[in-house]
Amino acid sequence: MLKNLAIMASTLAVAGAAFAVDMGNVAQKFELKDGSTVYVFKDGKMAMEDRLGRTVGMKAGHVMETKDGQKIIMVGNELARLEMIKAEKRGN
Ligand SMILES: [Cu+2]
Repeated sequence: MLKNLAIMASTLAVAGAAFAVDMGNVAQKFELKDGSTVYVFKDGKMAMEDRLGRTVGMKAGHVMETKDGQKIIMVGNELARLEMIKAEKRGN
């Protein structure tokens, strides 16, 4: 019993570490006027989430406007990367 608990604790620690590393790849987050969110990764590529938190695709080069009126040009379309981060957040 005690042994099982120890194994579980170390598994959780590993999952937590993986999550921390991946979130570390997100350099910046912007909220857009329409309520969606743009994640900018450290390499400058981006992924988007709609206002309901669903990962959405957008063509590179598309101009987006943040809540505070900044213009951002979409770079990349890192759907899989954002999905991976979200899956780790859910604990899958
Ligand atoms: Cu976009």
